Amino acid sequence: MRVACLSGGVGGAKLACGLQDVLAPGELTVIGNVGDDVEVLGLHVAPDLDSVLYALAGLNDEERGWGRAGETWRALEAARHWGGEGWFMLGDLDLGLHLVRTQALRTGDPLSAVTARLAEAAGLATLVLPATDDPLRTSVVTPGGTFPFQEWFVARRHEDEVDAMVFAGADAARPAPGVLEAIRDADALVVAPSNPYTSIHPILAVDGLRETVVARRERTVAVSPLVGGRAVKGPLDRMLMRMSGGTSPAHVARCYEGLIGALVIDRADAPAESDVPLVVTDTLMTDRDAGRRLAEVVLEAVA
Ligand code: FO1
Repeated sequence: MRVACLSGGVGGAKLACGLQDVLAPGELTVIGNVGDDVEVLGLHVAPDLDSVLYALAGLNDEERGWGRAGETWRALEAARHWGGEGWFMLGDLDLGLHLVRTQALRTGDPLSAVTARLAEAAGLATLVLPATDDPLRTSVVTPGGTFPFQEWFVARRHEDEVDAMVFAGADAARPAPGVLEAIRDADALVVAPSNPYTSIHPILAVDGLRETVVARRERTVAVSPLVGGRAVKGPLDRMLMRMSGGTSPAHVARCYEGLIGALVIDRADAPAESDVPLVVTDTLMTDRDAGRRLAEVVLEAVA
Protein backbone atom coordinates (compact mmCIF):
# COMPACT_ATOMS: atom_id res chain seq x y z
CA MET A 1 0.00 0.00 0.00
CA ARG A 2 1.47 3.35 -1.03
CA VAL A 3 0.88 6.13 1.50
CA ALA A 4 1.76 9.80 1.32
CA CYS A 5 1.67 12.00 4.40
CA LEU A 6 1.63 15.81 4.54
CA SER A 7 3.47 16.75 7.70
CA GLY A 8 4.60 19.60 9.88
CA GLY A 9 6.90 19.08 12.85
CA VAL A 10 6.25 17.21 16.08
CA GLY A 11 2.71 15.74 15.63
CA GLY A 12 3.41 14.92 12.01
CA ALA A 13 6.68 13.22 12.86
CA LYS A 14 4.94 11.01 15.43
CA LEU A 15 2.26 9.88 13.01
CA ALA A 16 4.88 9.37 10.28
CA CYS A 17 6.64 6.99 12.70
CA GLY A 18 3.40 5.09 13.26
CA LEU A 19 2.79 4.85 9.52
CA GLN A 20 6.35 3.71 8.90
CA ASP A 21 5.91 1.02 11.56
CA VAL A 22 2.72 -0.45 10.06
CA LEU A 23 3.70 -0.22 6.38
CA ALA A 24 6.25 -2.25 4.43
CA PRO A 25 9.64 -0.57 3.88
CA GLY A 26 9.51 2.01 1.10
CA GLU A 27 5.71 2.34 1.08
CA LEU A 28 5.64 5.71 2.89
CA THR A 29 6.48 9.14 1.49
CA VAL A 30 6.43 12.11 3.87
CA ILE A 31 6.01 15.55 2.32
CA GLY A 32 7.26 18.14 4.77
CA ASN A 33 6.64 21.83 5.35
CA VAL A 34 9.53 24.19 4.62
CA GLY A 35 7.75 27.45 5.50
CA ASP A 36 9.35 27.28 8.98
CA ASP A 37 12.88 27.06 7.58
CA VAL A 38 15.22 29.64 8.98
CA GLU A 39 18.81 30.78 8.60
CA VAL A 40 20.62 30.79 11.95
CA LEU A 41 24.35 31.49 12.34
CA GLY A 42 24.63 31.21 8.56
CA LEU A 43 23.12 27.72 8.55
CA HIS A 44 19.96 26.53 6.81
CA VAL A 45 17.72 24.95 9.45
CA ALA A 46 14.64 23.01 8.29
CA PRO A 47 12.86 22.23 11.60
CA ASP A 48 9.91 20.29 10.21
CA LEU A 49 11.96 18.11 7.87
CA ASP A 50 14.42 17.48 10.69
CA SER A 51 11.70 16.55 13.19
CA VAL A 52 10.50 13.95 10.68
CA LEU A 53 14.01 12.66 9.87
CA TYR A 54 15.02 12.42 13.52
CA ALA A 55 11.78 10.71 14.57
CA LEU A 56 11.80 8.19 11.71
CA ALA A 57 15.42 7.36 12.52
CA GLY A 58 14.69 7.07 16.26
CA LEU A 59 17.08 9.95 17.05
CA ASN A 60 14.53 12.50 18.29
CA ASP A 61 14.14 13.94 21.76
CA GLU A 62 10.65 12.80 22.71
CA GLU A 63 10.24 15.06 25.72
CA ARG A 64 11.31 18.33 24.04
CA GLY A 65 9.53 17.40 20.83
CA TRP A 66 12.20 18.82 18.51
CA GLY A 67 15.91 18.20 18.03
CA ARG A 68 17.93 15.17 19.02
CA ALA A 69 17.96 12.98 22.10
CA GLY A 70 21.10 13.22 24.26
CA GLU A 71 21.80 16.70 22.91
CA THR A 72 24.49 19.03 24.28
CA TRP A 73 24.73 22.77 23.70
CA ARG A 74 28.44 23.64 23.83
CA ALA A 75 28.74 25.10 20.32
CA LEU A 76 25.76 27.39 20.96
CA GLU A 77 27.30 28.50 24.28
CA ALA A 78 30.51 29.31 22.44
CA ALA A 79 28.62 31.18 19.69
CA ARG A 80 26.83 33.25 22.34
CA HIS A 81 30.16 33.87 24.10
CA TRP A 82 31.57 35.33 20.88
CA GLY A 83 28.55 37.56 20.37
CA GLY A 84 26.69 35.30 17.93
CA GLU A 85 22.92 34.92 17.88
CA GLY A 86 21.68 32.49 20.49
CA TRP A 87 17.89 32.82 20.45
CA PHE A 88 17.33 29.67 18.40
CA MET A 89 18.56 26.58 20.22
CA LEU A 90 20.86 24.60 17.95
CA GLY A 91 22.39 21.61 19.74
CA ASP A 92 25.80 20.16 18.96
CA LEU A 93 24.41 17.00 17.33
CA ASP A 94 21.78 18.96 15.43
CA LEU A 95 24.43 21.39 14.17
CA GLY A 96 26.20 18.53 12.39
CA LEU A 97 23.19 18.06 10.14
CA HIS A 98 22.80 21.79 9.48
CA LEU A 99 26.47 22.04 8.48
CA VAL A 100 26.11 19.21 5.96
CA ARG A 101 22.83 20.56 4.56
CA THR A 102 24.08 24.13 4.29
CA GLN A 103 27.28 23.13 2.52
CA ALA A 104 25.34 21.03 0.00
CA LEU A 105 22.82 23.83 -0.66
CA ARG A 106 25.70 26.29 -1.21
CA THR A 107 27.17 24.04 -3.88
CA GLY A 108 23.81 24.18 -5.67
CA ASP A 109 22.17 20.92 -4.62
CA PRO A 110 18.38 21.23 -4.26
CA LEU A 111 16.91 20.74 -0.79
CA SER A 112 15.14 17.56 -1.95
CA ALA A 113 18.42 15.95 -3.03
CA VAL A 114 20.12 16.90 0.24
CA THR A 115 17.16 15.60 2.26
CA ALA A 116 17.21 12.30 0.35
CA ARG A 117 20.92 11.90 1.19
CA LEU A 118 20.27 12.66 4.86
CA ALA A 119 17.46 10.09 4.94
CA GLU A 120 19.74 7.55 3.31
CA ALA A 121 22.51 8.30 5.81
CA ALA A 122 19.94 7.69 8.58
CA GLY A 123 19.13 4.31 7.01
CA LEU A 124 15.53 5.21 6.19
CA ALA A 125 13.50 3.37 3.58
CA THR A 126 10.84 6.08 3.90
CA LEU A 127 11.07 8.89 1.36
CA VAL A 128 11.17 12.36 2.94
CA LEU A 129 10.46 15.18 0.48
CA PRO A 130 10.33 18.91 1.08
CA ALA A 131 7.13 20.31 -0.44
CA THR A 132 9.31 22.54 -2.61
CA ASP A 133 12.97 23.20 -3.38
CA ASP A 134 12.17 26.87 -3.94
CA PRO A 135 12.28 29.50 -1.20
CA LEU A 136 8.94 29.62 0.63
CA ARG A 137 8.85 31.39 3.98
CA THR A 138 5.97 31.76 6.39
CA SER A 139 5.32 35.04 8.16
CA VAL A 140 2.73 35.62 10.84
CA VAL A 141 0.48 38.67 10.79
CA THR A 142 -0.33 39.83 14.34
CA PRO A 143 -1.80 43.00 15.86
CA GLY A 144 1.79 43.94 16.84
CA GLY A 145 3.25 43.50 13.36
CA THR A 146 4.25 40.83 10.88
CA PHE A 147 7.02 38.48 11.98
CA PRO A 148 9.03 35.73 10.28
CA PHE A 149 7.66 32.41 11.54
CA GLN A 150 10.46 31.43 13.92
CA GLU A 151 10.70 34.95 15.34
CA TRP A 152 7.01 34.70 16.28
CA PHE A 153 7.18 31.06 17.37
CA VAL A 154 10.45 30.92 19.29
CA ALA A 155 11.67 34.46 20.05
CA ARG A 156 8.17 35.82 20.86
CA ARG A 157 6.99 32.42 22.24
CA HIS A 158 3.92 32.56 19.90
CA GLU A 159 2.23 34.87 22.41
CA ASP A 160 0.93 37.38 19.81
CA GLU A 161 -2.54 36.60 18.53
CA VAL A 162 -2.60 35.70 14.84
CA ASP A 163 -4.72 37.43 12.20
CA ALA A 164 -3.31 35.77 9.09
CA MET A 165 -0.41 33.84 7.64
CA VAL A 166 1.70 34.92 4.66
CA PHE A 167 3.62 32.40 2.56
CA ALA A 168 6.24 34.48 0.78
CA GLY A 169 7.47 32.85 -2.41
CA ALA A 170 4.49 30.50 -2.70
CA ASP A 171 3.45 31.99 -6.06
CA ALA A 172 6.72 30.93 -7.64
CA ALA A 173 7.29 27.75 -5.61
CA ARG A 174 7.12 24.58 -7.69
CA PRO A 175 6.67 21.18 -6.09
CA ALA A 176 9.91 19.31 -5.43
CA PRO A 177 10.52 16.34 -7.73
CA GLY A 178 8.24 13.43 -6.83
CA VAL A 179 5.82 15.42 -4.66
CA LEU A 180 2.83 15.60 -7.02
CA GLU A 181 3.37 11.99 -8.13
CA ALA A 182 3.50 10.79 -4.52
CA ILE A 183 0.20 12.56 -3.75
CA ARG A 184 -1.48 11.45 -6.97
CA ASP A 185 -0.37 7.80 -6.87
CA ALA A 186 -0.81 7.09 -3.16
CA ASP A 187 -3.51 4.64 -2.12
CA ALA A 188 -3.99 6.84 0.92
CA LEU A 189 -3.06 10.47 1.52
CA VAL A 190 -2.80 11.34 5.20
CA VAL A 191 -2.79 14.89 6.54
CA ALA A 192 -0.89 14.62 9.82
CA PRO A 193 -2.11 16.14 13.12
CA SER A 194 -0.05 19.26 12.51
CA ASN A 195 -1.18 22.87 12.78
CA PRO A 196 -3.23 23.46 9.59
CA TYR A 197 -2.38 27.17 9.44
CA THR A 198 1.35 27.01 10.09
CA SER A 199 2.30 23.54 8.80
CA ILE A 200 -0.17 22.22 6.23
CA HIS A 201 -1.39 25.37 4.45
CA PRO A 202 2.17 26.35 3.39
CA ILE A 203 2.52 22.90 1.78
CA LEU A 204 -0.80 23.36 -0.01
CA ALA A 205 0.31 26.83 -1.19
CA VAL A 206 2.94 25.30 -3.49
CA ASP A 207 1.93 25.42 -7.16
CA GLY A 208 -0.35 22.51 -8.11
CA LEU A 209 -0.39 20.92 -4.63
CA ARG A 210 -3.90 21.92 -3.61
CA GLU A 211 -5.38 20.92 -6.98
CA THR A 212 -3.66 17.53 -6.80
CA VAL A 213 -5.08 16.91 -3.33
CA VAL A 214 -8.57 18.07 -4.36
CA ALA A 215 -8.53 15.61 -7.27
CA ARG A 216 -8.10 12.67 -4.88
CA ARG A 217 -10.01 13.93 -1.85
CA GLU A 218 -12.07 10.74 -1.36
CA ARG A 219 -8.97 8.78 -0.38
CA THR A 220 -7.52 11.54 1.78
CA VAL A 221 -7.87 11.59 5.56
CA ALA A 222 -6.76 14.25 8.02
CA VAL A 223 -6.07 13.73 11.71
CA SER A 224 -7.25 16.54 13.97
CA PRO A 225 -4.44 18.01 16.07
CA LEU A 226 -6.90 18.88 18.86
CA VAL A 227 -7.79 16.81 21.91
CA GLY A 228 -10.81 18.08 23.82
CA GLY A 229 -10.73 21.31 21.81
CA ARG A 230 -7.15 22.05 22.96
CA ALA A 231 -3.91 21.90 21.01
CA VAL A 232 -1.69 19.05 22.20
CA LYS A 233 1.20 21.49 21.81
CA GLY A 234 1.49 25.04 20.51
CA PRO A 235 -0.92 27.85 19.71
CA LEU A 236 -3.43 26.14 17.38
CA ASP A 237 -6.46 26.37 19.69
CA ARG A 238 -6.02 30.13 20.06
CA MET A 239 -5.47 30.52 16.33
CA LEU A 240 -8.58 28.50 15.44
CA MET A 241 -10.70 30.42 17.91
CA ARG A 242 -9.58 33.77 16.54
CA MET A 243 -9.45 32.97 12.82
CA SER A 244 -12.25 30.38 12.50
CA GLY A 245 -14.48 31.11 15.51
CA GLY A 246 -14.16 27.80 17.39
CA THR A 247 -12.22 24.63 18.12
CA SER A 248 -14.71 21.89 17.26
CA PRO A 249 -13.99 19.13 14.70
CA ALA A 250 -16.12 21.12 12.22
CA HIS A 251 -13.74 24.07 12.59
CA VAL A 252 -10.75 21.82 11.97
CA ALA A 253 -12.50 20.23 8.96
CA ARG A 254 -13.15 23.70 7.55
CA CYS A 255 -9.37 24.25 7.38
CA TYR A 256 -9.34 21.39 4.86
CA GLU A 257 -12.52 22.24 2.99
CA GLY A 258 -12.73 20.34 -0.31
CA LEU A 259 -9.52 18.45 0.45
CA ILE A 260 -10.41 15.48 2.65
CA GLY A 261 -12.81 12.55 2.61
CA ALA A 262 -12.69 11.96 6.37
CA LEU A 263 -11.40 13.52 9.59
CA VAL A 264 -10.04 11.44 12.45
CA ILE A 265 -10.85 13.03 15.81
CA ASP A 266 -10.15 12.20 19.42
CA ARG A 267 -12.79 10.61 21.66
CA ALA A 268 -12.65 13.75 23.80
CA ASP A 269 -14.05 15.77 20.86
CA ALA A 270 -16.96 13.38 20.16
CA PRO A 271 -19.84 13.44 19.61
CA ALA A 272 -19.49 16.04 16.92
CA GLU A 273 -20.95 17.04 13.59
CA SER A 274 -19.09 18.02 10.49
CA ASP A 275 -19.51 18.20 6.71
CA VAL A 276 -17.01 15.34 6.32
CA PRO A 277 -17.35 11.88 7.92
CA LEU A 278 -15.66 11.66 11.31
CA VAL A 279 -13.70 8.71 12.65
CA VAL A 280 -13.40 8.64 16.44
CA THR A 281 -10.38 7.12 18.19
CA ASP A 282 -7.56 7.92 20.65
CA THR A 283 -5.33 10.39 18.82
CA LEU A 284 -2.85 11.23 21.57
CA MET A 285 0.43 9.58 20.57
CA THR A 286 1.93 9.11 24.03
CA ASP A 287 4.35 6.44 22.80
CA ARG A 288 5.33 4.58 19.65
CA ASP A 289 2.58 1.96 20.12
CA ALA A 290 -0.06 4.69 20.29
CA GLY A 291 1.31 6.13 17.03
CA ARG A 292 1.10 2.70 15.43
CA ARG A 293 -2.50 2.22 16.59
CA LEU A 294 -3.49 5.65 15.26
CA ALA A 295 -1.79 4.88 11.93
CA GLU A 296 -3.85 1.69 11.63
CA VAL A 297 -7.11 3.56 12.27
CA VAL A 298 -6.14 6.26 9.80
CA LEU A 299 -5.38 3.76 7.04
CA GLU A 300 -8.62 1.87 7.72
CA ALA A 301 -10.49 5.16 7.26
CA VAL A 302 -9.42 5.29 3.60
CA ALA A 303 -9.48 1.54 2.89
N1 FO1 B 1 11.53 25.44 19.22
C1 FO1 B 1 11.59 26.27 20.27
O1 FO1 B 1 10.55 26.52 20.90
N2 FO1 B 1 12.77 26.89 20.64
C2 FO1 B 1 13.93 26.65 19.97
O2 FO1 B 1 14.96 27.23 20.32
C3 FO1 B 1 13.90 25.72 18.88
C4 FO1 B 1 15.05 25.37 18.19
C5 FO1 B 1 14.97 24.40 17.18
C6 FO1 B 1 16.14 23.98 16.53
C7 FO1 B 1 16.08 23.02 15.55
C8 FO1 B 1 14.84 22.47 15.19
O3 FO1 B 1 14.78 21.53 14.23
C9 FO1 B 1 13.67 22.87 15.82
C10 FO1 B 1 13.73 23.84 16.82
N3 FO1 B 1 12.59 24.27 17.49
C11 FO1 B 1 12.65 25.15 18.53
C12 FO1 B 1 11.28 23.80 17.06
C13 FO1 B 1 10.69 24.58 15.89
O4 FO1 B 1 10.73 25.94 16.06
C14 FO1 B 1 9.22 24.16 15.75
O5 FO1 B 1 9.02 22.82 16.09
C15 FO1 B 1 8.67 24.17 14.38
O6 FO1 B 1 9.20 25.08 13.51
C16 FO1 B 1 7.14 24.26 14.43
O7 FO1 B 1 6.65 23.28 13.61
